[in-house]
Amino acid sequence: LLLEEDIIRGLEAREFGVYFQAQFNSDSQLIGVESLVRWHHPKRGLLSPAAFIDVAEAAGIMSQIDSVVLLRSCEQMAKWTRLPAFSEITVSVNISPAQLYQHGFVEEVLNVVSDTGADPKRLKLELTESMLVTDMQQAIARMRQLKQAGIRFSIDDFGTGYSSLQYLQQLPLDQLKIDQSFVRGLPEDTSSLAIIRAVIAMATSLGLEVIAEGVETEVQRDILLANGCGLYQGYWYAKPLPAEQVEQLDIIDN
Ligand code: G
Ligand code: G
Ligand code: MN
Ligand code: NA
Repeated sequence: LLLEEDIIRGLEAREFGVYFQAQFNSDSQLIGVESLVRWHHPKRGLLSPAAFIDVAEAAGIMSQIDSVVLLRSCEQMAKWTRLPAFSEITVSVNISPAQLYQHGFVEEVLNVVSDTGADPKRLKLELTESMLVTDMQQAIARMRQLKQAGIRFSIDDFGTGYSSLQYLQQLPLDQLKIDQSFVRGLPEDTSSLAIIRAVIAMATSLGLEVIAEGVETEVQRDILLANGCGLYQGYWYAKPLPAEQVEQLDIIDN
């Protein structure tokens, strides 16, 4: 079976689901999760997006995977409303380039939110710099419509794109995510630290929240904290996990 045909089969067989990676503040309180798609393949086991995203995008079927991810994420947020430690958390969903510009994207998001009972103010959509420059005016228009419903926006992998900083002024953003390639350099790499400091300073002065991803050690967390970044995601805290396992994490005060 070609991978493309296998993806279509897997979608019909409901083999696609999401894992959640927890996000914490400087008091190690759970403040959010990021949804990450996983394919529970009957023969190949658990597959990460690296194994299928490129083919799905090229075949024009990524939007079907995106729809599953958005629905599962909003359903889970609604379920978690009844669990005290999870009732206020944000849920961040990665948006693919084709999805943002697809006809009916705004309506789909708004419908999923209302159908599932998810709180739009706790839904964060993660965009990348490169997808925003494709058609900045269209992106801004769509983001504004979603923001009116309370939905928030984060720039994923911040600092790795080729876009100008001008877009930071123009886009209705809420959060920057410091890319894990910079965090990986800590503590030794002075240029990674310099970039991280600059991003934190810029985010703070623009009134944007800043979160670091790929935090793998306590030392990295401490450096980020000392430099003014108070939100963290990474293996030091938790790997991406199924919802039931996120609920059991020791670090969470249930
Ligand atoms: O989940 P993993 O840990 O393997 O993620 C690998 C890459 O796939 C990351 O760049 C991540 O942003 C992307 N990714 C993970 N889940 C999703 C998803 O649901 N939709 C999109 N568009 N990208 C995703
Ligand atoms: O591109 P995006 O940031 O959406 O993707 C997150 C990716 O980073 C996923 O593949 C996830 O599994 C991975 N990831 C999450 N935390 C860590 C970490 O602490 N270290 C490393 N190396 N990868 C991580
Ligand atoms: Mn992401
Ligand atoms: Na990233």
